[in-house]
Amino acid sequence: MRYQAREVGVDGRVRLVLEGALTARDRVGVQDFVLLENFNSEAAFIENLRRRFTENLIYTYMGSVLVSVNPYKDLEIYSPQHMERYRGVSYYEISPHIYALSDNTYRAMKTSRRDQCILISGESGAGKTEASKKILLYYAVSCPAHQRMASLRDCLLQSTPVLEAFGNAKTLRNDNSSRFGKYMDIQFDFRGVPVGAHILNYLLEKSRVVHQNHGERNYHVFYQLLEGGTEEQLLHLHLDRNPQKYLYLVKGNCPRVSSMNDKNGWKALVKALSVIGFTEGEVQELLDVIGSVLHLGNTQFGEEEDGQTYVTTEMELKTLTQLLGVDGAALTEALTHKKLTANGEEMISPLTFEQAGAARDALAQAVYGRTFTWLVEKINQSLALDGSSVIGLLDIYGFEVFQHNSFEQFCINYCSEKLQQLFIELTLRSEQEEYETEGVAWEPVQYFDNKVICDLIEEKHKGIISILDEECVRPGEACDLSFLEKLEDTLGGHAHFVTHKLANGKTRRVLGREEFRLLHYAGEVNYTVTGFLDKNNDTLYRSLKEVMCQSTNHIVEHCFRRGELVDQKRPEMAATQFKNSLTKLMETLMSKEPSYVRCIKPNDAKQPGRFDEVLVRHQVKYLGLMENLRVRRAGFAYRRHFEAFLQRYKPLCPETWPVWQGELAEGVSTLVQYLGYKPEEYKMGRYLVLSEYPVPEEIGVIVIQAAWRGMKARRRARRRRD
Ligand code: AOV
Ligand code: MG
Repeated sequence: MRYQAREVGVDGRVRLVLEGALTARDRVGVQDFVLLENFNSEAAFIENLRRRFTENLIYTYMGSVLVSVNPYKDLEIYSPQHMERYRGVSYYEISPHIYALSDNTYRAMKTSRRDQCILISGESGAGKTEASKKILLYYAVSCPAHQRMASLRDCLLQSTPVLEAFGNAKTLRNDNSSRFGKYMDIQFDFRGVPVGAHILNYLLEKSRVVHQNHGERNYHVFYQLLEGGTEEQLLHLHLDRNPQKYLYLVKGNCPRVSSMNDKNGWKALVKALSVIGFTEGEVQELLDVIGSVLHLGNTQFGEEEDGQTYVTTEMELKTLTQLLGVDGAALTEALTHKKLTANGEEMISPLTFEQAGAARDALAQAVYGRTFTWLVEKINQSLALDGSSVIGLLDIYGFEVFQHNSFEQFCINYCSEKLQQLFIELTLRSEQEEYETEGVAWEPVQYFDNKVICDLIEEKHKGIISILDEECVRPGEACDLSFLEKLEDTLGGHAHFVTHKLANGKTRRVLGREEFRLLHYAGEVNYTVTGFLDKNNDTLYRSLKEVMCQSTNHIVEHCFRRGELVDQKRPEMAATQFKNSLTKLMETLMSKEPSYVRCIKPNDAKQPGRFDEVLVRHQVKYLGLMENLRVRRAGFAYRRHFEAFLQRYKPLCPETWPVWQGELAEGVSTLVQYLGYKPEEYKMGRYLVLSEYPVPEEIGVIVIQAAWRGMKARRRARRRRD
């Protein structure tokens, strides 16, 4: 029998642990914060994290939440042998691991038949994407599979290098930063075999295609192609190997990243595309699109004396039109003129030098952004098959602060607020409310509820997004600064919103005149309003769309549909679209049983072995980990309705088996007492039984099997007698 040893915490609370399964090294500190002697002390909490981190024990539990600290080095803990070790094993038996969480979630899905989701959160560079890859790997490798499912498994795993090449980039916070949000549903059939998957992508940071801050890069794929593409490919695309020759790649002055191997990245991408089922033709067209974005970046304009704008880089334009398969004259015209319709009449007006540059950049962003969505669609086609239950995996961009923060950071940090809100909702709030409804004696735990910040951003009519939308449709004089003014008028005085204007008419020096500051749950961020309106509007001149619609490149043609040209309705603006997609995402997640991975970044230098206490303390604080621990510690992690509990475990006790005739609550009491629960280990609520740990399923199953066997044997004996 497995659960022979019980670990008694300093407070006398009991946990089940398999004797001898944990080595002395695994036991550095406590492997579950719930066992922490001084659970109110933040210092003790951080010391526990630090001690374990120093021993390369990057995972620690907090009840069913997994806390992970980024080691910034490869640890030998993800091998197939490790996977094997964690399969089917209960949480407390061996040292904490992302595989244990994956396996537990999988088993919960199988036994309860309820959809699950795994929410991974933490700031930029904390290790979310790495964690999500480990989870995906675990399911792909260790779940039962059929021969014909082998291709699904490969597609599942190969979707990562494709989306990372196109959707990740080096930022100052993370060399492989996700610049899009990703939610993946993994579908399982009734036997627990993975049969399909579906990816939803969220707002890609398109502006990176045309501009990067100092020390940052454009999307990996550009550098990978230049470094790893064959001579023929580059010749066909008219590309030079030197990234510094492309204006879209030089802004950050950072062509190489020491931690990245672009050549290998390219090889992995090409392989992945072929595994997923992209035809040679499709790959070629995809390369043409990537190349055309670079040539678009090098397309320059000049100004005639009369103010006329013209294209100065004829050769670039020629290559561009070849790659995109569009008419050269039409493209030139569309890059330098815009079409207006007034009173049913079409008028053509020339673009200024600046406008032409902006139109070019908007086109590059649209082509790239839409191609990214096309890629996700293609991958989804290769994974499509519905199962009977689902495990959802959320890996989204983490909270980030730079010297200059713009619309993109605003969206990313808003998303981070929403995820924190979900965490609060599902752990701190609902858990405490449940104790209340159950009438369990309870000392409420205070916590910071960031709903106030979510409201500030998303509330109808008076939230920042609403105000931004209003400014975007105000004809005439609306501009980024008038947007800021409107924010000041509406939100001035809000506890989480600050501008340079003080209530007494004086100015606050630390903030510029184009800035506003949000006091996010994770820290203060100053946003520069420049570009907010344009980015929210996200428009592309109609004439450019018309040209793209006629492209002979199938990807481009697919991305620019004719229907878009006739549709009179104005599409939702970028921030509102994002807000709506997040609302939908939150609903999806709420409908599932959640598990959490809380990622912590140990230092800002991306270095192994460095544990910056100040930085860690800040994260522990804003993630609400101490409050979470207090709720956990005071609470009971396991809860089941009387009926369900009795139904499942009644074979374990002769008094409740085969039928319990009396009150449900009484039956449950009889059962737990028979199982040897001490009074402090469980509580009876009004409808629920709460305990510190579940009845070990294995014991349950073994005994149930034994009971069945016994019953069958008795029946057989009876039949024989008759
Ligand atoms: P993020 O996803 O949380 O940031 P990543 O998962 O990309 O962060 O992690 C950043 C880097 O840290 C990785 O590229 C690895 O070098 C290293 N790392 C993280 N986790 C591990 C691990 N378990 N083992 C070894 N190295 C690790 V962002 O996408 O920027 O929000 O937007
Ligand atoms: Mg990431």
